[in-house]
Amino acid sequence: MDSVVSFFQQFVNKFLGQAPLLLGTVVFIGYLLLGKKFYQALSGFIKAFVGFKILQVGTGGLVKTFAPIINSLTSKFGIKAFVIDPYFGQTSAQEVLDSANSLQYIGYVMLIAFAWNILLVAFRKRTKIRTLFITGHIMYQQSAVLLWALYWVLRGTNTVVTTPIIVVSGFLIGTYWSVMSNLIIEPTQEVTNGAGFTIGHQQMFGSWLAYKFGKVIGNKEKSVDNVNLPGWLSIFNDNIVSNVVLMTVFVGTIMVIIGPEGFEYNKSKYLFGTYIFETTAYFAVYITIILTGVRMFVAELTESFQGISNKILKGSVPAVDCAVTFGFAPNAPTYGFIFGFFGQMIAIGILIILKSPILIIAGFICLFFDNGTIAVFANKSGGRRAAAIIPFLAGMIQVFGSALVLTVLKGNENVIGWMGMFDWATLWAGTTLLTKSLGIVVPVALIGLLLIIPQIQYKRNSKNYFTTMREEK
Ligand code: ASC
Repeated sequence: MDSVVSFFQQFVNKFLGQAPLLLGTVVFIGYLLLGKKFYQALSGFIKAFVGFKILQVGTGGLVKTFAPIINSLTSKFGIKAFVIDPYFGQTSAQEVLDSANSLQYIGYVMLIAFAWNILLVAFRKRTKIRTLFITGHIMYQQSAVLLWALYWVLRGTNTVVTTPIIVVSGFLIGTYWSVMSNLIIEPTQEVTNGAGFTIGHQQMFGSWLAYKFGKVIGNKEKSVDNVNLPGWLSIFNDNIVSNVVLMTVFVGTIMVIIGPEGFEYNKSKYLFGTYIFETTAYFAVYITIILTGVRMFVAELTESFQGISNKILKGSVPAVDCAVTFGFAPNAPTYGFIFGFFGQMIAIGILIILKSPILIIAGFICLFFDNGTIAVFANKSGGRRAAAIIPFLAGMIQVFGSALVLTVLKGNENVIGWMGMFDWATLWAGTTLLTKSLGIVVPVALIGLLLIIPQIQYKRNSKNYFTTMREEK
């Protein structure tokens, strides 16, 4: 029995949880199903794997360069609090579950969820679910955090995780992956000019809202990438230039406020001013790296997934990392980051003024990847105006929603933060709070309620619903 359990653990940690490997394997299988030769499938696997690794170099570089600046800003003002960042959420989850000897159950939750997702797609004629969630690291992270939250509010200190909690967490998170990535297919198709994938991340509900709300408040013709400024301002038409200038002004100001003593840099090589420029220019460097990686694996995935969506799961679409959309609107993530930052700072200021028992520290991943993605979707339907206003509001919601849910989760000393990403500050914060007051019926009922959403989508668009998105364009 032990060896079976250990096999599953290894499978989850070393395969399913490793995004590049999972993605490469999907590409490999897809090509074989398309009737390609083994060596062609292998070359697809390698390109997808390397492409995803390049993407991770870019996202990792952004985090490594910019997270310490946000951290120095908060420590400069002596704020001690919970950090809203996915890895702080994941660490809290792992520590709390480990202290209850229940760490291994995260893998079970993830396996149940993935199997449920596959089953929902297999029965898509009934379920109307078309999306296979393959963002491995997010799947692990979300399984961990949901299991922790439900366990904590249902059981609490000095107890173990029970089977019903594991099973309900698995089915609920799998339903969320399926339903929300399915909900955002059509907007993602618009954003990507029909690239044939959808988002499998932490702000799928948020991006859908941003897309809907963007239509109301903005004008899609006035896109962030369609500035066409006259005269010398035309240098901003190039996204590398505009990203560097905006970040130098914005992050540079933050660095000046922190002061040179807040940074460890080689003073024999840099003046503080040139160090600031070097740092902020890295923003464009890493974005360019991300785009290179994305182009590489999206090309492979788009072609090879046809094998899966033509042969075994007809009309299905892969759900992948949010950073994939950035290449289709290279200025939008910067808008999201800057306006989301203002929203979060104002909300944190309000918590301080109100002497809230929970204080929040901003995290870079949430600021950039969450609000960046939200801005991409807002921009698509509502242009610049939407790409500014919506991330600003999202920033406030991320702080307030996270502070609220932490009021019921903070009781364990291992808790250092919460996900913070939009869906976690809204849907999941709400689910956790309601479960605390009403019990396990809440997550159980939610599984059924969420599954109604694709039925409504289907009713509204039954004609094109199952044609692969690629063919539809
Ligand atoms: C997350 C998370 C990451 C990043 C990355 C963005 O939520 O855990 O590592 O966002 O997926 O591309």
